[in-house]
Amino acid sequence: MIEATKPATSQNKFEKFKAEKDGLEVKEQLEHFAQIGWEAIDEIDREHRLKWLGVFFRPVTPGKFMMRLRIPNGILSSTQMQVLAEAVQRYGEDGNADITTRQNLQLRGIRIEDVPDIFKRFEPVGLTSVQSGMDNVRNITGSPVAGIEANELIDTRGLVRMVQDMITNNGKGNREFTNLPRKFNIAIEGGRDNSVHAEINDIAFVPAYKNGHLGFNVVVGGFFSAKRCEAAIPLNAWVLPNEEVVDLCRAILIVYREHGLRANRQKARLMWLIDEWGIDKFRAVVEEQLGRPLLPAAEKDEIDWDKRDHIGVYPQKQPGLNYVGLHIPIGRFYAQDMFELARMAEVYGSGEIRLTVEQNLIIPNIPDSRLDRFLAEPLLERFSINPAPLTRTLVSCTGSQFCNFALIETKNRALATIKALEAELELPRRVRIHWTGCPNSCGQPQVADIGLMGTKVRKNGKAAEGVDIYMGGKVGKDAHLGTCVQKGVACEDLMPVLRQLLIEQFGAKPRSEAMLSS
Ligand code: SRM
Ligand code: SF4
Repeated sequence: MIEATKPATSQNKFEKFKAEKDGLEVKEQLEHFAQIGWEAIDEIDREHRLKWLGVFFRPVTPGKFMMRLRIPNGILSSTQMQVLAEAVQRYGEDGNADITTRQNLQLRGIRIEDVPDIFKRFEPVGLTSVQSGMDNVRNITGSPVAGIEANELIDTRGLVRMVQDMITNNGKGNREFTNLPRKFNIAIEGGRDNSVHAEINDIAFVPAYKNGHLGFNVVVGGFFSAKRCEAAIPLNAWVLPNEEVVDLCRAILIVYREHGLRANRQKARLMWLIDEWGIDKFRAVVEEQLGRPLLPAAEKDEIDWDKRDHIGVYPQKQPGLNYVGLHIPIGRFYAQDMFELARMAEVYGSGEIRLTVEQNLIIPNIPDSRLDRFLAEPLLERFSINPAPLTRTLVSCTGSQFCNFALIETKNRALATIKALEAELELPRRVRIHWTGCPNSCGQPQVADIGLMGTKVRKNGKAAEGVDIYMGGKVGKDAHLGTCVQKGVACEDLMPVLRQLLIEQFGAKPRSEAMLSS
């Protein structure tokens, strides 16, 4: 029997209110909240517990909530997209949707009085936003081309679904996993290019052969926070691509729930427990919870490709069918776009739509015979299949437009900066630039070629918006995290700094020079 000490009970504000009333309990109060209006809702229910239902109070836009969905493996149907479009359509300019860095969707402009109705519309089409915020497991990511790409090793779709269903009780909500010490991320990779950023998840499964059988090696403890960022480390475990994945997630979640550190929220993510115990003890306690020994990891995993972004037209493994990846600038679209995308998926494809962690979108199952007509659709002028190289790889978190943690505005600034750089420079290769509005790192600056993290600086004696610059993030095979190379650049002064970096380190040429030499 392994000695697994229980953490001392703590009285931090979050642990206290979770112990007083589980977040999921507000489900029963929704009708009441809708009647009394946002201002009359108890503050802790409004600002915290509602996040257990995926409903986020936005102090920046009081009364206009954000709703974070769960889109397992980033796959949704055109019918679901239409329901989501209807949900935001009623809010006019205030209503929109963002594709997130977890292959997911967030809706904006949501009024509390509409939430019961929106949830009623979600149920028949199989949508849920349950347990998508606070101390819960976030959207579970999987290979965006699962089941359609010829070179895939494992189709992750069913596995992701099974893990989500276990954690959320088929989307109804599951009190077993609503009081974790902190947020928790799970990813399942089935391809060769690590399209899910396995290394930055609390649990990730990566394909690996053992004795001729295909399964997964497991890594644990990856996370970003304002205080610390760590890549996941090997659990030294190999599982088959079936219920074993679900059972292991369940066992790790229970161990984390029971033993994870709760006193200090800055030190509550899974890696802090692994640090305290050491990986061997952690593995042994997980085995004990699982009720059987884990097989040791396979010697090597199968991640041996560079990461792809899936933008453009690609033949599927199903003969005569194609998937088309559309670039969605900074991941944002509006009701009209959503209706249009749903229609296009139905008319040209099978009605399926997929999302990527780069905040873009894929429409699969388009027959060769319909491809040309699909590519002539006017929406592709905005959601391009061949965007300019910096635009193509741009990722940005929400930033100060809606997020109260933000130190800077991100999405609009990111787009404007990239457009200006592209006007000036010719780029021989893609350069992945990620913006994130504060050290929480939702925009994953540490995985980027150039990561920009919001900060406050002093400029001409006044406080101003600025960034810390990260470089060296490597994705795909041999993924590793980038580090901070320059601190405190005022956003006002950023253009020349980025221009110089692109010229010196990524072979960019000023357009005038490029023209002379051609
Ligand atoms: Fe995040 C908190 C947005 C991916 C690390 N994140 C927040 C909140 C909920 C803060 C808040 O209440 O305002 C942001 C909501 C703003 C809004 O209105 O949109 C927010 N995070 C996002 C999204 C939408 C960024 C995006 O534009 O894509 C992503 C939603 C993912 C999803 O669908 O669930 C998002 N957040 C991430 C990631 C990236 C990832 O998972 O690969 C990270 C780093 C990875 C990780 O968690 O280990 C991330 N978010 C955080 C943290 C720092 C966590 C920590 O351990 O300290 C916070 C703050 C917190 O939890 O206290 C945070
Ligand atoms: Fe908000 Fe900061 Fe996350 Fe951006 S990184 S969404 S500013 S919490």
